[in-house]
Amino acid sequence: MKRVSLTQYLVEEQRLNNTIPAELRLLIEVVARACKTISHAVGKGALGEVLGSAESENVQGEVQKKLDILSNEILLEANEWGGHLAAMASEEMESIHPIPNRYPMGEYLLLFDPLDGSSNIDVNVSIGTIFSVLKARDGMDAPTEQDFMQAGSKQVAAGYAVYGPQTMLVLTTGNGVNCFTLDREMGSWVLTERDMKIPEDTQEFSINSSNTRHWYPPVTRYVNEMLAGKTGPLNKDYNMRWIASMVADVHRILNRGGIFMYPADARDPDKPGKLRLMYEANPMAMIVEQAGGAATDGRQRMLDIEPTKLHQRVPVFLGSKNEVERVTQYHQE
Ligand code: AHM
Ligand code: MG
Repeated sequence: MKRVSLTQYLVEEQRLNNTIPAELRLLIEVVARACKTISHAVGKGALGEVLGSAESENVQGEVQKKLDILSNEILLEANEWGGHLAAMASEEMESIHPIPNRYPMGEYLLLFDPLDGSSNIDVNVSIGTIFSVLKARDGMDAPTEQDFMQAGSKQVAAGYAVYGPQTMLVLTTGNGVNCFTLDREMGSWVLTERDMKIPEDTQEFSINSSNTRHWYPPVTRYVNEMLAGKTGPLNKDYNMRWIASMVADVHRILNRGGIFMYPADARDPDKPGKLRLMYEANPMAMIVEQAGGAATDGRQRMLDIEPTKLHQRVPVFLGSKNEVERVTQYHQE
């Protein structure tokens, strides 16, 4: 098999489709390199003394794990000096991180959830890194949080790395979705799946059902219909999977279809769901749409939401198109 590296893929993509200018290519390669470093730390686990809690809290009041902090630092350090970025924002940092003055400033904004699936870190279950790339406004000299307030449809690239039995990088630059596997001996990303497509129909769903009693009626109706199986209104039996790492759940859905849901619920009306629009929902929505799937907040297309806050939370419904459309329609009825 002729091996195509991430670099070769990016160069050829630029030549053929003109979608990856040199600065964006550098950005993607730097993020991918940082993910390699994170993957190495994850793989060491206890031997690298990276497991366990850091005994600090992030801006959302969640207890941080050592790997949350380490991964955040790896991504910041890797991306500061290249001249491709104007600023970064992270799920683990309260405010944006402008590029220090000693480095040249580029035209992109990078957002990330450095280590997604934190509850799985200490139990050797797949976790990941999610990232999103926006373009800074022209002529900007001092980036502010306001510069990040762009709808997901403005993303120029999005991707995730999943640290599982294999480490994989899934990437879109707005021209389909491709998957690269890390060759650990060679230290290189190798293209292993081109143009991933999510089947439009599915018989598999993903939701944390311990929250059932808090759900709003459209979600309860939809899940009950799936649970009713062949004898219910949907006329087919469903299977259920919940990994509690969004990257791992989305990765399964990209490969064989399914619907992933993290709805808002009645526990705290001020908290519209758990997942964050800018670091989790938008990048995943871009990937899923690029693979032929759909993503909404239950009412509207995820990528059309105009953000108002960096750490904004949203309900998430994404995956196989026909199922996402069904549950979105239930919210409208
Ligand atoms: P995190 O970014 O702090 O890891 O939180 C996000 C994760 C998602 O990966 C996953 O889908 C969800 O939280 C799991 O939530 P729950 O613990 O309610 O099952
Ligand atoms: Mg996360």
